[in-house]
Parts: sequence; structure tokens; C-alpha cells
Amino acid sequence: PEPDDDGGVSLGLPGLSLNRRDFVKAGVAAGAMGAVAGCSSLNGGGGGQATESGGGGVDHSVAPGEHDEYYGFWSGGHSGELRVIGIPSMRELTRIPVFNTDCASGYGYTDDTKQLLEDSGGYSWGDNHHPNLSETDGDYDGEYLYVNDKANGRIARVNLTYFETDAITDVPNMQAIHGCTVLSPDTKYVFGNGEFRAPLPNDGRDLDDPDSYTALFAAVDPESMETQWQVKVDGNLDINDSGKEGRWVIASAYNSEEATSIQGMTRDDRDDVKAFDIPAIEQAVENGNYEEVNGIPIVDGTKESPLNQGDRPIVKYIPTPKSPHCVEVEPNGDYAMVAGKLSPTVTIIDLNKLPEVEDPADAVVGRPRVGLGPLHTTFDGNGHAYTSLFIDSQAVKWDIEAAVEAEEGSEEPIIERQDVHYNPGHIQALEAMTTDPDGEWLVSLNKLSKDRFLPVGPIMPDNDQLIHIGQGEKEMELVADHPAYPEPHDCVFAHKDKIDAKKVYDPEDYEETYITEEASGVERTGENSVHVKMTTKRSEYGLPDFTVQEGDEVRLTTTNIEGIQDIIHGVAIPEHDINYAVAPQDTREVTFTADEPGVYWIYCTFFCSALHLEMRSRMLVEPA
Ligand code: CUK
Ligand code: CUA
Repeated sequence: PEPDDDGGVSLGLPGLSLNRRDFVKAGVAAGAMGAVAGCSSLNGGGGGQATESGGGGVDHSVAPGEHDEYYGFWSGGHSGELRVIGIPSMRELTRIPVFNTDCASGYGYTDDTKQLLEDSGGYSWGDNHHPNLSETDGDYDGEYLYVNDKANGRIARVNLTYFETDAITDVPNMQAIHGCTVLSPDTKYVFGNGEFRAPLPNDGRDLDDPDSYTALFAAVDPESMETQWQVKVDGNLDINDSGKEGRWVIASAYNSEEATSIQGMTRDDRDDVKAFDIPAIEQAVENGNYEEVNGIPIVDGTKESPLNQGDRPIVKYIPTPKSPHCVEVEPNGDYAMVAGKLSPTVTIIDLNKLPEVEDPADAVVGRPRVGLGPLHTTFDGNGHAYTSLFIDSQAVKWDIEAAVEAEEGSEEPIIERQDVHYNPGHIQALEAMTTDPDGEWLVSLNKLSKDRFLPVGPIMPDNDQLIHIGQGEKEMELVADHPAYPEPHDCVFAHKDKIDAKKVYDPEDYEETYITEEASGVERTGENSVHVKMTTKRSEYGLPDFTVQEGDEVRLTTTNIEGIQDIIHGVAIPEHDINYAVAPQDTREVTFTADEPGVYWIYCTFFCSALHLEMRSRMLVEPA
């Protein structure tokens, strides 16, 4: 695109020109977001091109044998998994399968993990976007991570003692959960934003009657993972974040038109961000002001609801420019930042004013103009916000108080612009979601990598860029490119001292029967079922062989009796689609049918010792 006369961006399409001084008209902008994705971009500061070189003065390397300072938890998008990446090295430390199956660990193959996926809907994939760490007193407590599944309306919990998914809940009445956040300062709830509007219940009624579709906001108990209540609202919900005082959860929203097509969804000029007053909603539930659908109390939070007419509405509707994207609450909990997406501004909502103002629009206290396509904002804890610009391909640093002081639409609060690679989505700084962020490093999660890496065929990696920001007093400096398999959306960082990962399982933490060497053996449990128990250690299985009958249902229980960290054994059974890992002191089970007579060599998939290849057992299946 070439700059046009007003310093806007011509998109090379008749009649399409974005004037940076005005809010972008919705219909035009919807096309513009599509049209300029991946194109070079322009801005007042002289070009949002991906920089040619990275890796300036700041060293982010971590020497061999040294540890990173921070854990980074990356969502894996539609890969269904999470990735754990060390900061600042950007080394991938592990992956945590969540909504997908994973043959390296056996997640989705062992009985318990297979059951977990089956009980939450039996889907083979999910689309996770927003990882959240559990909090106590506004700080990460290292207990759990919660993440949404946009595809199937689920929320999963990852246990950070063992770095494994231990619960997935399929939230009733909701098709797509996009925004996901925990209540701060203490994780009393995990909240999910229902993005897609649908009939309630969605059982075949009102198929083509979009006026009767509903979007829901859900509160899930972080321990039981049961849905406690839901709130019905107008428009689609997008992303959410919690204030710091346990009262407000702010959710961005689009499609106030409640249309079903892009033309309809972009007809009007405004949308309404929702501010959920959590204690007021709890009170409504307690007072019985709800209807129950599929066992869940649903409170009416639509604009016209009686619950929104009194002195304390349960949901406040705050007008913003059309189709905003993310909401992030800054560390002090005073302001929520709503990135404009189609508008080149960030709308600042004063959470302290929210309870007082009669007209929720009066809680808007600032609207700095940051550039084209603002999507996400993060914080360094020293009064600065950093907003990603999808279209300009920049990370923009701005002063929060200056933005509140400045006139609406002013560029004055802008301190600095850092060009990043094409089309950043989320942007995240160290511990930015706590009340005390650490600054220092910021990651820009860019959607495209184009020519930044060796070509690997048409499906290219994303490009996550590491940017040094110091404590916010320094200039931003692009330090590293990091390819990412499709498709991370967001990440969250915790200091290493806040996570206490165990290196060996504690059998007490699990209910499974621990198998000792003496207990190894085969027990017939029915006419067509056997229970095979065996241990693993270097370099043998507790049973050198075992015999079952053709057609038997075989329950195979395996305990790794090693007490030493990092000695993992695998149990692979050819032609039975079975392979799983058993970590030290862990017990895992698989159940399968031995339906073909023959000899099957069970072998270990982890290279565990010099005699790893010899670590075998034989399953002998006798013909019926
Ligand atoms: S969304 Cu993907 S870039 Cu799901 Cu947080 Cu904004
Ligand atoms: Cu056990 Cu290889």
C-alpha cells in the first residue's frame, strides 16, 4: 500500500483508504483487516516493516547447564497442545498435550487420559488460545494453568506439579469458549466467554431464528471444574480479563447487531464491552433470579433484563468503537485496556469509576491513538502499556497516565514504536497479568514468518519475537526470532521460583494401584478378561512374557519402579496401537482387546540404558 493524502493507507482497492485520524468505518475496516494482512505497512514513524536484522546488543542466551529465569506457557491453538518455553533463551522445554492425543507421552492412549478426552466430548482436537495461571493474592501460585477450547466450548486444567492435564470440562450450553480468565486476586472462578451465539438449549429449535440465539458467559469452579452459573448477554463475547479486586470481569464483544454474516456484523459504528459485576451476579443466583438450562442456572444479563435496571446492574454495557479485540487489565487494577482492532485506538476503562457512573460510557477515561489494528496490550509494571498492531506490524509502548490525561485520539502518550515481524497477535511481558510484573522481556506472537526461516513447505511456522524492554526505562530492542508450529495465540510467563515441578511421581498423589515386582503376574478376571500387572526398570519388564486368549480384554497395568529422575520407560505393543510412557514411580494402565493370535514383542520406546534395545516382553495370544 501507498500512503494517501491524509497519511492513511491506500489498499489498492477502489474506495478503500484508511484515514488514521478517524475511527475506521466498520464495513471498510473489515475488508481492510483482510486485505492488508501480510502486506507491508505504513505508519507515522516510518514503516512497520519487519526489521532486517535482529539480535542487537542484548544477549538472551542461556549457557549450557544454566537454567532460564522464567517459564513461558504458550497456547498451541488448533494443535490442541501447550508448549513450555524457557525465557529468555526461547528454548522449548516440553509440550503438554491438552485437547490432542500425544504418542510421545501416551496421553489419550492410557485408560485415564483416554477417559478424560472421552468424558469431555470425545473430540480428537481442540483450539486453545488463552492460558491462565492460578493466582493467590494477585500472584501466580504455581498450582494450575487453565486454558480454553474455542472449538468445542471446553476449559482444561493443567496440574503444574506434574505438568499434565488433569481435568477438562465441557461447559454446558456453550459452543465456543474464546476468552478465558481466572478471577483475581484469588482464583475463585475460571471464566469462559461464549463467542458463538446459539439457541438455548441448542437442540434443534430456532434453527434459523438468529434473534433468539444467545451468547453466554460462564463461571467454572477451579477445583471441581463444574460450571456454577452462566450469564446471558447481547452480542458476541470475545476476550476477557479480571480486575484485581475480585469484582469486575471485563469482556470485549462484537456483533451488537446480532447478525450472522460479516456484512451484518459490521453494520453499526459501536459495540458494547461488557463489565460483569461478579458479586452482583452471585447475589442474583442466590436470590433464585435465574432459569435453569441443562442443570445450569442462567442469569439474564441482557440490556433489557430487570437485573440490569436497578442501582446495581449485573452487567454494564460500555460503548466502544466497532469490533474491539482484547481486554487486558493493568497491574494496579485501575484500568482495563480495550484494543480497537478496527479502530486505531485503545479504549481505557476506569474500573474505579464503573460502580459510580450512571452512564457506563462515562467510565471511559482515555483513548490514545496507537496505530492500525491494535489487538493486544501488555504491561511492564512501571506505568507503561505495550500494544500490538496487527496491520502496522509494531509493538507500541505508551504511557498509561499520559493517555488518561491526553485528549481522545491523541498520539502524545506514545513513547516508542518497535517494528516486529508480520502481523502480531498477542504480546506478552514477564508476569504482566500479576499485580507486580517484571518487565525485562516481551514476546510478540507474530502470525506469519514469510522469509525469516529456511523454507519448509507451504505451511510455515509463526514467528515469535523476543524483545528486550528492561524495566520499561530502556528502548525496546528486538533480540530473537523463534519459529512456532501453528498456532500459538497467547502465552503467560512465571518466574521459575513460582513453579515447583516434581521430578519423580509421588504414588500418594495417585489412586492407581502401585505394582511391585512381586505383584507382577497375570490374573484372569472373567471369561474374556485378564489383568496383567508388570513393573518396568532398567532394563526389563516385570514379566518376560505373558499369555492371553484370543478375544480377551486385556487390562495392562505398569509401574515404573525406578526412583531416579529422568529414567522413563515406554510400553509399546506393535499392531495394537499402544504406546505410552511411564515416568519414575508412576503407574499407567491401558485396556485393549487381543484379537489376533500370535506373538507380539512389547518394547521400550525411551532409550533408557545400554540394554534398552534388549528391554522386551512377549505377549502370546493363544488362538481361541
Ligand atoms: S485471540 Cu488469537 S490473536 Cu484468541 Cu487472544 Cu487475539
Ligand atoms: Cu526402558 Cu528403554
